[in-house]
Amino acid sequence: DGPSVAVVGITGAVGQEFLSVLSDRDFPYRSLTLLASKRSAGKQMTFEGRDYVVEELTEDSFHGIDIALFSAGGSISKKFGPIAAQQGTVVVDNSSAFRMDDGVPLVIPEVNPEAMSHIKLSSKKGAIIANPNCSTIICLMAATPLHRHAKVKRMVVSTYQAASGAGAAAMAELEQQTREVLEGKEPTCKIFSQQYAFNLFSHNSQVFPNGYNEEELKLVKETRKIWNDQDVRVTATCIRVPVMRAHAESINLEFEKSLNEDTAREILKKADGVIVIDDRAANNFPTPLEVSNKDDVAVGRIRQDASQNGDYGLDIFVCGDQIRKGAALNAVQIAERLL
Ligand code: 11C
Repeated sequence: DGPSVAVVGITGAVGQEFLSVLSDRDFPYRSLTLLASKRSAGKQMTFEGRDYVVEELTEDSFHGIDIALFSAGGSISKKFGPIAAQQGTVVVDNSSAFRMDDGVPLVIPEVNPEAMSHIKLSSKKGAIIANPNCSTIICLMAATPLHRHAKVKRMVVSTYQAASGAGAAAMAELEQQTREVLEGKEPTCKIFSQQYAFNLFSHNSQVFPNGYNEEELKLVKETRKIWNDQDVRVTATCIRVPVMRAHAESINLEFEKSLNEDTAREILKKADGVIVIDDRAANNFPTPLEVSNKDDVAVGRIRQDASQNGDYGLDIFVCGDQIRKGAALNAVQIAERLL
């Protein structure tokens, strides 16, 4: 009869995707509670043939809830995550609120499931497990199988990030601006300060005095925590591109041991949650559209980094659905490991 599950932030892009993923994977829930802000409370929803009324998220929302999937922003998680955990709920949190906290596992189930192995649903002891940032998840899905084989010393990541990473309103903004520009009108900028349609710009997170933005630093810090390797050198440049829901990333890897591209291709073909699209003759490689609404992360452009001596460097190109593996799917996979 499965656990009782609550979704916090049901009206958001990730909140809605939680439902699709729960359904697609036949997640065996006993009951489902849909929670949102006061503004959305009372909305009717039908899911898997049953009618639900969205309830207002309050401090009393978690009595009897075994697993809560949170995606309602960092401040909601900060306030309600610990309240839920104190009441015995295991919180899987998609925000950045707790990711770097000691004692909070930061988990990609294909990469570091051992980090959450001490958390048991049956114990009725609550806990918080953090879902990494979408760019980190997509990057490490591809880099980890290679890291396990040859140990990454240094990783240089350049991202091409979709609208969905900034939420449903940003996706609507991209669509509206595209229409406006095609009709010769001034594009309406609400979520982003710059024109988004037919443009790209540096990621919209805070820029720190050292020149890195927050998204770039998440890639650095989260990789170190997930790989449990404080010495791995990571640098990143994060860019928002006018794509709807899948991120792309160019990744340069420098290894401690040699790793040639053929071996790397075979390793990636066997990796869980990864597909290889690497057809040089047809110039066919991963695209955001091809991975949209799909679970697997696609890897291609697998080639030896010619700037390095020997087989110690590789360049790869990765695409992954930001809302699915970058958020909702990863969280539901974490929940599955609790069962
Ligand atoms: C983006 N990765 O694509 C961001 C959004 O830490 O969960 C997600 C922010 C986070 O803009």
